[in-house]
Amino acid sequence: GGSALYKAWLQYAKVNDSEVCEVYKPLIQQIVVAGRIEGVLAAAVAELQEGIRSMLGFTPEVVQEPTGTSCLLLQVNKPEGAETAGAAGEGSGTVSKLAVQPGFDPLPMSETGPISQTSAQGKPWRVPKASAALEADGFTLLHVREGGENCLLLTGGSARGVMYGAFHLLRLISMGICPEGLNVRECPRNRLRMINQWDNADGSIERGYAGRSIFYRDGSMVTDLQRVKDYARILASTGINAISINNVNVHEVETHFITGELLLDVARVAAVFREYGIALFLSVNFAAPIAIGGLSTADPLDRGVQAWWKTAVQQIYTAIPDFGGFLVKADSEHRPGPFAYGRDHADGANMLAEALEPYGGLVIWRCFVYNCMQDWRDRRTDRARAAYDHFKPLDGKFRDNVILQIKNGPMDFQVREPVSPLFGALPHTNQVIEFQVAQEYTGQQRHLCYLVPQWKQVLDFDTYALGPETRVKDIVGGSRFPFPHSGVAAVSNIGDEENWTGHTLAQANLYGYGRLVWNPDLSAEAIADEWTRLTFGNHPAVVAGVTGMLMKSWPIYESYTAPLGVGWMVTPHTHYGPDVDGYEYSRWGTYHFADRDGIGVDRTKRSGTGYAAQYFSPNTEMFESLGTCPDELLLFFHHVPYSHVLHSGKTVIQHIYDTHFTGAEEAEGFVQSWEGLRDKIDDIRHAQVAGRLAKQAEHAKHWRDVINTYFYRKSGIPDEQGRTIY
Ligand code: GCW
Repeated sequence: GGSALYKAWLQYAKVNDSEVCEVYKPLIQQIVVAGRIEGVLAAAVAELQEGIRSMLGFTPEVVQEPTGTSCLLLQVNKPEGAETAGAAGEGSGTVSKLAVQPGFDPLPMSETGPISQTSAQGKPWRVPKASAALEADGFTLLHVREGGENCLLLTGGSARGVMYGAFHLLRLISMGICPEGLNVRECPRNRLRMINQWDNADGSIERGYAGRSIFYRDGSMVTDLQRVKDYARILASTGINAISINNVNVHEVETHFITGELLLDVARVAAVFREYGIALFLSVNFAAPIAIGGLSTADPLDRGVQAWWKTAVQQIYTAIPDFGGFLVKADSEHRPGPFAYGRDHADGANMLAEALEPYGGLVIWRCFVYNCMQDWRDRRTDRARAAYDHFKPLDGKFRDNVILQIKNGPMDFQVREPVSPLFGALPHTNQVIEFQVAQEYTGQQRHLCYLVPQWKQVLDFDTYALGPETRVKDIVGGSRFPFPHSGVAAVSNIGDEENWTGHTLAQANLYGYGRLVWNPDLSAEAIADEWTRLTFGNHPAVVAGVTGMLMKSWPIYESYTAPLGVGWMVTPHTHYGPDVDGYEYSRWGTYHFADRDGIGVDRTKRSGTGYAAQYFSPNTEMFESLGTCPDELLLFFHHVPYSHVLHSGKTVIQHIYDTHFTGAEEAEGFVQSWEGLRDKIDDIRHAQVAGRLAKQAEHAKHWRDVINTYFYRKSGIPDEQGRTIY
């Protein structure tokens, strides 16, 4: 239940369009499920009943077989002879079970298109044959009208598939889309669709901008898991199927999550996510054998250490039989790892993988490894190179149940970065891409910044690893290299604030993440449109207004912050607000090298750090040459004078001034656009967003002034238009 803020995109607002109601009402009076309704299937049925009640004003009854000529029929499609029970999350309810009901002809399920059904009258419904077997998470949703029958047929490749189809159907109803002739077939393009929480046991959230943790308080797991359940629900509605529930920086209490009392708490949480088809993972401390095991070493090649992890894993699977596995940040930002023992990341990951392997568990090993103790005088070390330099030589050395998790860019979730050159460079290693839904460097959910367009650009990037059309989305989607495991992970942006995300419009990033990972070919705009309708209703002015704001927001945020791909320029530690030199002389390896003559980091192989050479041809050449390097990444790859002329025809310095002046103006424009929607959005949500947009507009001016004055004073070059620069 709860407020409009809390319901996020599962508002299930009453449908007022009478035409839509008239079509759906007779169709879905009954939900037919043969067999036991349990687990994920039960969640799907409950969601349908509640959503339909809320939108259309009646609660469909759930029956084993239809009593009339219309119904919504749910079924799990499994090859003949396949187990119907067993694995967690697999409900029952199959065609073959339905077929043994009196009045049903047993129709065999073929391997190719086993979607057939008989009506209550025993007359076969000739359902269009599906072209290929459904994957477990896939579904088909068909409108079948034949003879006297008028039915919706929802078939999942598993109970999870049925659940995703149920959410899909509820979306259609919310958006006022009629089911006439519906013929949908959906399969997620990524197998692992994961969320990473950076929550700590004390209730804080590293880089959290929406309150405290919904999982922990004062060192313990919360006892009332209702909010966790609601979170599972909103994640599942977008297709998420995995979650790690604690920060990758694993502190003292969290190190104990894998044993004893705390493990039982983790098991309670796992049970909640299981109901929604979401596998639970834990971030682990590589030094746990020392920290909690009483051993003197955590050396991955030490037999005692190996045995310790095997025992720990065995205990975990006793408590959580479908446990997903471990997420590991090792030898990164002072976290322990195999380096201390002269071992490499493959040694470390494989040791854990061996322990997890008998249970089907995974090790997700992060590639965010770099020297965070660099001296600014050292021009040879380039943080951007680090992930590739560390992991490329290890390609092929990891066990089959190890997945490398690679941040989308080589630095750290800046507003603009090139794509990590590791994608495509590890043909023999499972990989997932890591995004950050939390807006650490993109306005911390106080600024509006819809990130789906950024993620989409990354996923669409052509690595040329196997020649043209070797895009990141196809690599992580597992279609270009035969990875047994791959997909996408992202750092969550939620906390315990009523609207989950602090800024209500930041809900669009969480929603958009799930939808884009389900299908990277959806456009950012289509996702924004969907989210707006589900969240605020279908009024055309609202849909156009909110979608327009979302779509402009990333470019606008970029325009008044760090220019041309150089990144950083934020306040150290908090990462909020401008501080041009804040990181320039610190040890984190994040420079802009601005002086009176020019700005940017030379990462060419000709005269710079050689980072550009980590890409495949022709990307290397594109980035290497000033003539072809895209403007928006110019300062990431090149150090140029302020007078350098961009492809846009402007000089670098004039570009900086212009974008900062217009960016701040456009942020002000958001305030007006939103004001125009006042009478079409409920007061609470309207006021809340209005407050944030007003602060953003103020803060954008601050950014403008700090950046402009810095570069005016460095370069001595005035603004061509003579605007105020302090
Ligand atoms: O983005 C940076 C953050 C750290 C974070 C780290 C990481 C969890 O500033 O807070 O630590 O990256 O991704 O490990």
